[in-house]
Amino acid sequence: MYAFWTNVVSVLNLFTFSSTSRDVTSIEYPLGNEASVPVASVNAAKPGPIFRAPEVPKGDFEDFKCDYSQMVGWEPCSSEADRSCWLINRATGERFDINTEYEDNTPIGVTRKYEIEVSEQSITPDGVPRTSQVVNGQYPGPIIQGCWGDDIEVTVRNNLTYNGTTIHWHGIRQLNTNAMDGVNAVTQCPIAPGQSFTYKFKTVQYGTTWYHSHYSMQYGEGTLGPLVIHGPSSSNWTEAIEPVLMTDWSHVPFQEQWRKSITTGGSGRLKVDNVLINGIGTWGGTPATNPYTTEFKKGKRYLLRIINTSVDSTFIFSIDSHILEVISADLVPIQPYTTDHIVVGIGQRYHVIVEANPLNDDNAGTFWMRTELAKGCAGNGLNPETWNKEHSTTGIVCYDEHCSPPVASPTSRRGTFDDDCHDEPYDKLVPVVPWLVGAPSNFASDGQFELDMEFYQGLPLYPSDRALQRWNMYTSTMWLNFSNPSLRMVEEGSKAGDFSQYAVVVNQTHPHNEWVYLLISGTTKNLPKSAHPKTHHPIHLHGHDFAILEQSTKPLQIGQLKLNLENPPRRDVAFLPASGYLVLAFKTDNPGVWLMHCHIAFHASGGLALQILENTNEIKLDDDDYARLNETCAQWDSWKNTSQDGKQFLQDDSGI
Ligand SMILES: *[C@@H]1O[C@H](CO)[C@@H](O)[C@H](O)[C@H]1NC(C)=O
Ligand SMILES: *[C@@H]1O[C@H](CO)[C@@H](O)[C@H](O)[C@H]1NC(C)=O
Ligand SMILES: *[C@@H]1O[C@H](CO)[C@@H](O)[C@H](O)[C@H]1NC(C)=O
Ligand SMILES: *[C@@H]1O[C@H](CO)[C@@H](O)[C@H](O)[C@H]1NC(C)=O
Ligand SMILES: *[C@@H]1O[C@H](CO)[C@@H](O)[C@H](O)[C@H]1NC(C)=O
Ligand SMILES: *[C@@H]1O[C@H](CO)[C@@H](O)[C@H](O)[C@H]1NC(C)=O
Ligand SMILES: *[C@@H]1O[C@H](CO)[C@@H](O)[C@H](O)[C@H]1NC(C)=O
Ligand SMILES: *[C@@H]1O[C@H](CO)[C@@H](O)[C@H](O)[C@H]1NC(C)=O
Ligand SMILES: [Cu+2]
Repeated sequence: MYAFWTNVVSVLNLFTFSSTSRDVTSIEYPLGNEASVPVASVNAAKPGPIFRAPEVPKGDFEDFKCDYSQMVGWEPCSSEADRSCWLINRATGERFDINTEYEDNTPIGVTRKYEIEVSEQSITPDGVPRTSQVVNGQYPGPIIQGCWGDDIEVTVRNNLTYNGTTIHWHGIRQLNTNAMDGVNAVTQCPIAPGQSFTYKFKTVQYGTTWYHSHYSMQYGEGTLGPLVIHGPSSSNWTEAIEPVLMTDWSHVPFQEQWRKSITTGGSGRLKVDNVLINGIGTWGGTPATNPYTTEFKKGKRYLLRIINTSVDSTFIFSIDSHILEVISADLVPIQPYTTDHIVVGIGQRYHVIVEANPLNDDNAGTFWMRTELAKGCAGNGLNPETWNKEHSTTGIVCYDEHCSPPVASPTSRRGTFDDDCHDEPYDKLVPVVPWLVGAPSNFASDGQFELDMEFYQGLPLYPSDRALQRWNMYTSTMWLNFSNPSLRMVEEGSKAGDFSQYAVVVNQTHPHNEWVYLLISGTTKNLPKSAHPKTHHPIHLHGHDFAILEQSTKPLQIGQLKLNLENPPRRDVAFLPASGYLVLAFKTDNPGVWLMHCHIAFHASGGLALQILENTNEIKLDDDDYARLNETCAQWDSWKNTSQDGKQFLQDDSGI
């Protein structure tokens, strides 16, 4: 079968943020104390366990409990000595652990409800005030967490004045819940100002990810936060620290920059100014607050969860004199490997264990946590040379008495690794639960599943006669219609051809559980080689983890693919190297309309995206979801029709 590719691509008001206040009356089995439960009490009548989630840092959300009370006879089994185990049924010997095929088997958790509000607010993360679009009055937004197998329900209220919004749950599979993927113009209309939408999904996977707005460049303005699903780990750790969100930051709102760039043309106008860790940065020598600081106790093994929420920048994360043990990439647990630095592309996440055992101890007990910029990865505005020399020391790790404030500036030295732009080494990312990738079902020979890219400047695509950047993926630029989401078109019986300009069809009735290969070439075929934009693209697919069959920094040569089908790296964001190519594969096991896009916000806005219509005849949209889809669109259309204080809604980018 051939692929049928048609043309494609805040404010702070505290709102209630609550996890379900379930009536927790069942017996609790605190973690680490399992041994004290008499074996005799283990029988079929024993209620399922409720226990403190081991990854929750002390102090924060300490009372957050995993609740498996429906799993009669089971016990928790994660301990400092063995984090690979999650739940065990000692009577039957069954386990949910790091080796469980999580795409097929999931424990039975509870439903957790959250409410969030997106609003406009001026914030000063690095001392420079700036209008932002934040979540629950904070940046980054509040943590949303659950335990493996929970159902999560999040009600999102839009309190913005002139923007719609949607929230996407990055990397969450949304198995048979396409309508909850949160992509405006694809799975729903934007939530109109003043309106709400409730997302409901099951956590089939576990690990660390993030939620973010998918409305134009909104996440760059602050509409994002961490999303953590507690579960097992492929190596042992003693204590977890809060998720570390690294991001680039601009003092001029991205949407403003974008608007300017397309109305006045020219290049180099889109830029970032700074880098923040968990919403804190330093500007002009004076930190807004103390740098992000975390306290270590010697000998412990800390679990760090790193999330790159950048708009444009790839980071290299390291801690002076410390070895990092990498144990998961995106939501996929991997065989542990050690390194002294880790390259984190936009949207990518890593679980890393840091052993609090510095290699070089003559630093008075404080060490820099470095967030450097990878040389040669996009980088608008921030010069990696200057940045890495002068500003990359964005956080501090301190020990014992050196942690009492004011914490002294570390004098520690950086390791000797390079700062080139590349993904983590391909061979290192070995998933714990292996996949053997089968033959492709969507092409007959090399090249027939190729999605080339094209890059243009100055084409009249936008509501002006100038376009800073217009990207094509396959044959056209994505330009979505907020009022006409693809999912509704599917429900109304649209045929592949109706999606014309911006949809791509794998097959509306593709056989199930077959492999679909996607070859994406980073060489822009409309330009001479010398004119290729020398930038990599972090490619993200919704609705699936994908296997990376090949990731090459060399230009594509048909007939010379060397595909790795035996347990290749698997994740949800992978680098397409500048002028190289990427071969991805996913299994057709999740009917839906799934977006695939570059996660550099400027490129996504410029159309570097496409939709995959997967077995759309089988999308299970129940009446409630369909009614909600209709209602959200009616609310959006009605808001869009009304001029707001003389301002009229104007779409000025791809929509995502
Ligand atoms: C970690 O847990 C494993 C079980 O998965 C155990 O075999 C191993 O000894 C533990 N390692 C350490 C360093 O404690
Ligand atoms: C969103 O809001 C920003 C800030 O008010 C504004 O500049 C932009 O035009 C709006 N964009 C859309 C697509 O509504
Ligand atoms: C945003 O919240 C404020 C304060 O609650 C309220 O006055 C305003 O009407 C809200 N705006 C929208 C668009 O929901
Ligand atoms: C985030 O990803 C972008 C793009 O891949 C990259 O340029 C940036 O350095 C990354 N940031 C971090 C902190 O890893
Ligand atoms: C967007 O979709 C709506 C609803 O189907 C339709 O009325 C409108 O004409 C479309 N707009 C464009 C620019 O195609
Ligand atoms: C989808 O695949 C099936 C089975 O291979 C084939 O019969 C059908 O024609 C294809 N449909 C489209 C729209 O490509
Ligand atoms: C949604 O709207 C369409 C018309 O656009 C209608 O055919 C359909 O019945 C509606 N579905 C529900 C569940 O309201
Ligand atoms: C919006 O305005 C158009 C005409 O400009 C009209 O056809 C349409 O019915 C209006 N939609 C709503 C929901 O008010
Ligand atoms: Cu890109």
